[in-house]
Amino acid sequence: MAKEKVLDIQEATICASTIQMLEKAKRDGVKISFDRANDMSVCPIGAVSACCKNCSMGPCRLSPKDPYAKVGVCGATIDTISARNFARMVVAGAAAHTDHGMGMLDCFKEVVHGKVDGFRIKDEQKLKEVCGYVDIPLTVEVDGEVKDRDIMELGLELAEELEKTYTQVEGEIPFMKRVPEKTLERWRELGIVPRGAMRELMEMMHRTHIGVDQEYVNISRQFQRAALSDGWGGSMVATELSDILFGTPVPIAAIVDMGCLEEKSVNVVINGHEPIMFEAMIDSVNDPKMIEKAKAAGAEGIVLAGMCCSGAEVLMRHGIPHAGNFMSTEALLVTGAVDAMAVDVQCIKQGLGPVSECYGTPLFTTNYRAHIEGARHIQLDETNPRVCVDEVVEEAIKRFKNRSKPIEIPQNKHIGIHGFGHESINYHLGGTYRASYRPLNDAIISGRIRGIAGVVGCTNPRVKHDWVHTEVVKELIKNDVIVLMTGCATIAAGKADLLTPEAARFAGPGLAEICETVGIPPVLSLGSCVDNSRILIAAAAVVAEGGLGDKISDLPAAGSAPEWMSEKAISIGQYFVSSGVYTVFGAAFPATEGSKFKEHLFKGLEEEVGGMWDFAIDPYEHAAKMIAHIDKKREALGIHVKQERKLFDMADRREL
Ligand code: SF4
Ligand code: MSK
Repeated sequence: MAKEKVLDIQEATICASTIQMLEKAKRDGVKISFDRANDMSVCPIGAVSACCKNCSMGPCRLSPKDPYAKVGVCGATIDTISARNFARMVVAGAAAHTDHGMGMLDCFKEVVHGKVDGFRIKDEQKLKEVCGYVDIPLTVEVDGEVKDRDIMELGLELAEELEKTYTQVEGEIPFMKRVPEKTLERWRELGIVPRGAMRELMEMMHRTHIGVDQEYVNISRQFQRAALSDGWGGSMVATELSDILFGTPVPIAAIVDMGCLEEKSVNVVINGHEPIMFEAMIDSVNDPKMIEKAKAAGAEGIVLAGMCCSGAEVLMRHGIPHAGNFMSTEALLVTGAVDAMAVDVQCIKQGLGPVSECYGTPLFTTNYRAHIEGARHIQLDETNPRVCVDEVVEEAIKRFKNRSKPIEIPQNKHIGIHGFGHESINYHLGGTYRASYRPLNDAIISGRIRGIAGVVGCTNPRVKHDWVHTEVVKELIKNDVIVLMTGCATIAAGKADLLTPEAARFAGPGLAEICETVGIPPVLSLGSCVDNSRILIAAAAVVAEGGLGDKISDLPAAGSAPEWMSEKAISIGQYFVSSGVYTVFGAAFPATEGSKFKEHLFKGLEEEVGGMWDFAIDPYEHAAKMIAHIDKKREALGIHVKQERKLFDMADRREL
């Protein structure tokens, strides 16, 4: 029998809490995904996407070292095989975001039809703004008098309009109206404007079936269309409807890391992606009757914490503590302090099942789309969500009362500022007097801010957990690049104390000066992975403000996912690239070196859409590539010549 490799815990992660829990897990004889990754080497053929299993004449495996030496049984070349595989990753990722968005739309429809107990339209202003983006009139003329339209009526019309994002079969999805004109023009020329997500995803699956589309450039056109139906479609609808229903985030101080759990309280943890269950859970744990029950069981109270993107979403919307990102989800259970974990969809490791069993933590699935063997399913009914979440809390209280395992909670907590987005960037950098992107654009033009980076994505045990994110971000801000973050990446930055205004001390002089003047961190936390649409909206606003070109691809900006692992990340990367953003991935890249398809992703796409892919595992090389691209764009805009630096005087400060 092959001998198991011993995991070098210090090399696996820089997260102190995860290290402590990995050591405890080792003592307890419990294995988590760090151990499994250590024990299982990656398949060298699959890693570079040189295999195909699209029919039963295969699976066909080509050589990563000599990719043109062979073709598949049907004759498919390496370019067809990897383009099809890549396309299917985009489809799976886009489908996840799109189905999430559709779930939000279903909930929104129930609310505007008055069928939901517990949710209501919380942000009427945002509802009106979104109606404005899709040309829904806000007023109506009655007997010669102009009147505001009823909010519920606006909501009904908006729901109907946004449904086209998914179901429309011809035309352009509604949020194409938010894309900068020149960018949209180019998409129209290329024929990649999404008609409706379901149609794009279905067509892509058809075209990747054996014997259909066997030309990698043509395949890439359709996967771009599918990815755009996610970024400017499914994801954007999810974000906007979540804001309308649960409130548009404003910057808020909140805690990340495992120290948010409390030994003497009932700890309830939510993991997944959709905000509906979490929002209902917030009501439940704050219900005086529930708190009374917890106290009667001997607890001081109830602590609610999030993980992964579910956590990131309520962290920035309500300041609910976040216990850790994707690679810390099993580790958190090792504390023994989690009295219940409830999950919905996406990025929920099946490994949570056995680990929760070891520590006697009840694990609940709540969405019919995602059951887990061994977990108890309580279906959440969005018209009456309290039934499900109250039961989870009651079970957590029971488990607290009967806790039988020793508890060890890492005492690490980090406070940071979360909840930035288009609206708050506008406000913070523009001011109430003149909310606009002008000061941000001017700061970029003057060179105080060298450029904008979006650093997003998962964590992955194939690289040192949290370390790559942290180092990439530090390099960027040191070079005056302001960083916008979402998803699990944000939590890594939070644990490294990069989400505080004080982190300006790590920034270059220009960026530090802006941060100190405005009082913002150099790294802005924008929410969950569907909230990458907030970065697209900000990029479109920077273009609209003027002075930095007329397309997203003109901006001195770059994207990055240094520790990505999910298919959603590939869809996100692709919609960034197709929107015109140079995007660097770390960890691994699913295309074969020396293939025409990889060359197309890394070079050809730049000519088509202005953005392209790149890859670097090493964080310093990763950041250097992004900075070099930002400089290339500055040069093209003619803003690369260093303007003489003057310190801000009072007039400048007032302006900001
Ligand atoms: Fe092999 Fe072609 Fe079948 Fe793929 S589709 S498994 S390359 S025969
Ligand atoms: S949860 S997609 S691991 S960011 Fe969105 Fe984190 Fe990546 Fe899942």
